[in-house]
Amino acid sequence: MHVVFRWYGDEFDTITLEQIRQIPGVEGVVGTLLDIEVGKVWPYEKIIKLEKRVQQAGLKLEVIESVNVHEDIKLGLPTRDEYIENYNQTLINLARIGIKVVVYNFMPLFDWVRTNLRKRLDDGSQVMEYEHRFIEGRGPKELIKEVKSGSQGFTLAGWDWSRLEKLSELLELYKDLDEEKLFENLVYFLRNVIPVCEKIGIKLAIHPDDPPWSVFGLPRIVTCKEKIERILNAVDSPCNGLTFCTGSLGVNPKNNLLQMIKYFGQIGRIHFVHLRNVKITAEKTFYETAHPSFCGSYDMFEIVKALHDVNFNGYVRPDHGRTIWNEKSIPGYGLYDRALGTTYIIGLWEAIDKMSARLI
Ligand SMILES: [Mn+2]
Repeated sequence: MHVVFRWYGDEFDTITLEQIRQIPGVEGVVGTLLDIEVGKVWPYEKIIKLEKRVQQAGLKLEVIESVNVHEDIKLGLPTRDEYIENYNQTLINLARIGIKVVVYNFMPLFDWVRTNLRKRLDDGSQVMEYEHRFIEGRGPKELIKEVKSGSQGFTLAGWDWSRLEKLSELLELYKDLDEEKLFENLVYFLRNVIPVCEKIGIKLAIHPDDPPWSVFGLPRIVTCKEKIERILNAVDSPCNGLTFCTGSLGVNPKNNLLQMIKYFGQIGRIHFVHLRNVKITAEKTFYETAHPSFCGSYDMFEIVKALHDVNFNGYVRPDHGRTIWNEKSIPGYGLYDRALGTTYIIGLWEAIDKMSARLI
């Protein structure tokens, strides 16, 4: 297990590489270029600059999250080929500096969705929350307003405001796109991208839909074991893999996280893991919590043990954390709670590793 930490860059993040370097066990950062418009090529000069900055801080840059997929590819429009070509060029540029894993998602229009970015818990910490009744009752425009105000001016990865300005137009385009068609468009994308990945040594790791169900009637296809398996089989290559995000998949209690880790881990298709705990309070309703098992609905010990059982040797990062100790940060991406989470994960791993060695 290699522990990494998401970092949005000097320009956008509130935390520094020097702070990340002091968290025990963190080997590197998960980098991104937040200011590149979706669909454009990530310039090599910018990538190498980022890599140098990370290296100077004594950290590694081997994972990128996310190279977002242009809406035209998801919609299967004739213009998709041009965007796929750009995508491949970005991958080639990333491979040149030694990037090993690239995360993407295939969620139409909306990326990750939360209905409250700053829910206050009894202990004074702030967390992100999702209530499906908000989605059902208030509509996409209200959601965008809520997320924008909750962001407090920070750039949120995956939330492209310029794209959402064309909301009605895009919703209209998605009207005739059902799950099957979206799946076909994903397969088309993978058929054109995976051969390049194989050549340059990059593993693509699709991030599950967050949350793993339809919002505003839009199709979502990366939601459960069967559907993920279908995606991985459609283009059967070790480069076509998964980001196993506990927070995304686990909020549907029908998803058995342990079985999924066992299955996808054994076939070597988990390239990256996001570890996060959530508290499920009602059907399709949850909020994010601190990492330890007793704070949420997941048994984090069992999750880390399942990864250990399949000899997982890939990248892991603490996912969203709470905002604590009066930190001013991007929702979910403060320093303190993610650092606490990292230490907890490393502690679980050490205990499991040493205990299992004794049992042999
Ligand atoms: Mn995640």
